[in-house]
Amino acid sequence: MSIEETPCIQGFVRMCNDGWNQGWHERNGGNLTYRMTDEDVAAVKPYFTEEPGNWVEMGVCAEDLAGQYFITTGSGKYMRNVALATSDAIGIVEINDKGDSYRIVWGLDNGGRPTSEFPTHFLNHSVRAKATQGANRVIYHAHTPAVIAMTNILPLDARTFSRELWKTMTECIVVFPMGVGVVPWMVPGGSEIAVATSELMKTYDAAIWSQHGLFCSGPDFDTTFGLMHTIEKSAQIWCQTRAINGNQPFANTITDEGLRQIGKDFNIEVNEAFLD
Ligand code: 2HA
Ligand code: ZN
Repeated sequence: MSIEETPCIQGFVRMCNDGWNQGWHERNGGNLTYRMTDEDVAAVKPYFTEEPGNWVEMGVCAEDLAGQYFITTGSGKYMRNVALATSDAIGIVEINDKGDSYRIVWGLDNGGRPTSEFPTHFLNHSVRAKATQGANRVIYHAHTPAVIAMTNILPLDARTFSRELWKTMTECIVVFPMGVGVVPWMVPGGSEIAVATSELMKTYDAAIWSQHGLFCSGPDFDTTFGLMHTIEKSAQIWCQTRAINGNQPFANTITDEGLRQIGKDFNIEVNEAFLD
């Protein structure tokens, strides 16, 4: 048995590889973090390095995440390498009892550090854990091309994007019934984008980063990957329709009444504020 064979590392690695195969992770683009369960931690603890790394302050604080462990992709690491050089490309970090610093306890060999977006992920883990009574454990950021293309031409607000995505592909409103948040263009990796995103993630489980990509959260790898995949697929269809249709309004779309009816029949609460 090796740490690479534990379920949490296997699920994490598979998700990185799936995202690479989708074409969402050019170069070192994108990042993934997972808040581990007690069982996950017990399974990987035998593989921890003898001497943990030094405590590193994150510049953000979340007391509710004190003492938790996260699997994280590494800063500057390539998603396409995660399956091949796992302990170099990803690592496990422990959070201190103030909830403001991490230290590396496994992986990120050769002097690696957690993703440049780790403070953003960390703050959003806190928000999503609170919003879902602890259910959400995964934060995933990818450079999804069709979503980025939409941000080049549409007004950058949650209502516009949610409606366009919902009306393009029928099951979207089932997958993200609250809609998606939209963050205007910002410098990546800083506290400004961390705070702006975390404000939106109180309401949504997905936020679009203009001219940059998508930021998603969920309870497990399958659901979170599925959310990213569904949003990007709808965006792809939207872009293809726009390309064959020019600037004409789409002749056929799902009506607001149709969207409401899906909510009723599937017994899910949809974001009424985004319906006419
Ligand atoms: O390069 O995607 O947003 C990693 C990123 C930063
Ligand atoms: Zn990015």
